[in-house]
Amino acid sequence: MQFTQNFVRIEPDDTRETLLQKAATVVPTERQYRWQTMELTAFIHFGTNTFTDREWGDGTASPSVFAPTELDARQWIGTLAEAGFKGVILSCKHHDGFCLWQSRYTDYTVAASPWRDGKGDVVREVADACREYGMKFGVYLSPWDRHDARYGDSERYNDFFCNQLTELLTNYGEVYEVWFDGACAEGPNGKKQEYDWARYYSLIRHLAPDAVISISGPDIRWIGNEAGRGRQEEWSVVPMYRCEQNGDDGYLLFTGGDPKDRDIGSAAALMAAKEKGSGYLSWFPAQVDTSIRPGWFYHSKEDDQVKNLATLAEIYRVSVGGNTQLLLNIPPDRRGLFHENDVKRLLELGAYIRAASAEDLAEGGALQTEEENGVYRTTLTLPKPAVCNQITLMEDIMQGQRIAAFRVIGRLPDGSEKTLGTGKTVGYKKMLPFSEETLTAVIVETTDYRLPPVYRHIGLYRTPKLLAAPVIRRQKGMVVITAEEGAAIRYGINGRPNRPYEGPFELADSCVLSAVAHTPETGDSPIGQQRFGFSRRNWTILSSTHTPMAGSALADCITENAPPTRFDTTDPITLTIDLGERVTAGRWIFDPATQPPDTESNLRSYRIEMSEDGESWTTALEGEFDNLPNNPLRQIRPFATPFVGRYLRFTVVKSFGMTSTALGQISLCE
Ligand code: FUL
Repeated sequence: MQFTQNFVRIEPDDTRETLLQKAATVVPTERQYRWQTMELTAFIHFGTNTFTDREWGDGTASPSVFAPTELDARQWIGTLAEAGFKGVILSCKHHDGFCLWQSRYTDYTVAASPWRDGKGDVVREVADACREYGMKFGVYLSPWDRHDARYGDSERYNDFFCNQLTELLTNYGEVYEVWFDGACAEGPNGKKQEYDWARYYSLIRHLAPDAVISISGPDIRWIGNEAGRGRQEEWSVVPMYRCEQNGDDGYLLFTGGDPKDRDIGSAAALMAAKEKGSGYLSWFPAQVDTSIRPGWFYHSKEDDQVKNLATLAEIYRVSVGGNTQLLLNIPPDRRGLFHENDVKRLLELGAYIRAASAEDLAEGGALQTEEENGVYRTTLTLPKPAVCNQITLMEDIMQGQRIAAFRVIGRLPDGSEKTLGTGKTVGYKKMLPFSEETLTAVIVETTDYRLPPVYRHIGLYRTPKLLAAPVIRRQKGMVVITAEEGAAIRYGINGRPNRPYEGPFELADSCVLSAVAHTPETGDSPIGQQRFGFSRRNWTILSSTHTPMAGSALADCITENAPPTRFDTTDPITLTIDLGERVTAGRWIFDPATQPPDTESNLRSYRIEMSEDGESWTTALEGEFDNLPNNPLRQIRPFATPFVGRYLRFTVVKSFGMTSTALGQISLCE
């Protein structure tokens, strides 16, 4: 295998044609290639947040809170190995600054905790367990540090950060990936730290030359969401805007590009980048990172929200089978163990993946390719007719990513042909499901390509059928439940789903609605659940300190499924709401904006006040949200004392936005 540089320069007179051909000649570096073939890897988030029930610690938690009672890294890594994971990245230091190893450069570490009498080292235990189970070991070291006083004193902090990197890269054996989080919510008035990325990267290349540097780094790109979603069209070659020379090893940076963009590698995107003055095209593959639970850290209230197998299998298919690598997070609990529910699900996922790829029904079949009118037709004749429901295509990425569109046609036992599906990019691996058919041959038509296609593998499989949980929505008081075509649905209100669902129905009350789908072939699906708040039909916004932006309405933030209310300010905004009647509520529900760019200016901190008469007010709750720009999940928070009153005053104290605020949906429930 020949590894050359992974980028090429864009010239001002490049035509669309030459640009696409150039893109197709770019290939991964050796470390990028090795990383891509790992396919399934795990993230482990563990630290003070595990014990304080937070997602983003603010760095003030006492090290004494870190007190796992039965920590067993062998249980974590052993389970992951059994489930088929190939690598693990540990949150050695998250944004709160607490170090899971005995760093010499700060006292905010496990050494100051009661765990193992201050003699323990989680990083060591995980790295050792990885070696034992043949798992690769990677480190997450948060650049944003909310504890350390040096943060913001740029040079001193950079020294400190490099010292920490050196500890992690020299004391624990081989490291395959260094993961730099881009998150920081200091805002316009926060501390300004100038990270010396060039220095970090050159240190890593020097100490761990085989490691890829991810996310805020030159080797691996963030997919752009934390929900496990991929793109239909996922190109590993994308425009890069800056080139830095770093000793012998030059690298490029994606500055000027946004990993959240819907399209970053298509022909149109490359042309647009050229116009914008991007200098290069570089191999910069995507990684899908998502958690097995809603949060990245363990919260006991999420014990029954471990993603179900159908959801995880789908995430696996769109990530590993969508030209990316999957990094699935499993957070150890307060005992220091993977919770039983997560272990069960991981083993189910492992068994599913093994079953789904157990037998390649096309193996040993005859392969023939011909080209006609610019379409490459690859016919694969099966050794014997077989029932299949998925095709897996792989390009030889060491010859570049070339395929831009394809069609899959099945030949049936009676000799007739039928289109099974179409797709855009292939890249390292593409898994395309189709409805089950008995096939004698499959024909892959490559209809659009940057250079003639080079398939490394074409496989046919019969994957186990999994029925997804039904999706429950309420629109204008009407509940609509949907499931896979042909499945029967049962639902329940505040109880077991045992009533047959016959169509949309009215439901104005606050409740938990559960639903399950069923087909004779698969049996019951996992249960889908949705909590609805009190009806807001009689709510009105009486006043607001700020006017929303043009095209945005004040009432949107209290209207079912409406977009967020947008303001072009980050000053505190106060809304006064008349609830129409006296309401008693134990909790409030916040549905943040889920679509970029609104996600960037989601709510950060808030105050909720209550009043009987709209004149004298008492604070019911003050709080803050973590990580809503990246992981915009519904939040349900209990009031400190129950909310009682007819009037509600809501203050956006801070937004995540630098110049604007996008206020999502406010509602109340029992
Ligand atoms: C995000 C962080 O802010 C989360 O807490 C988590 O670590 C995730 C993997 O990356 O940006």
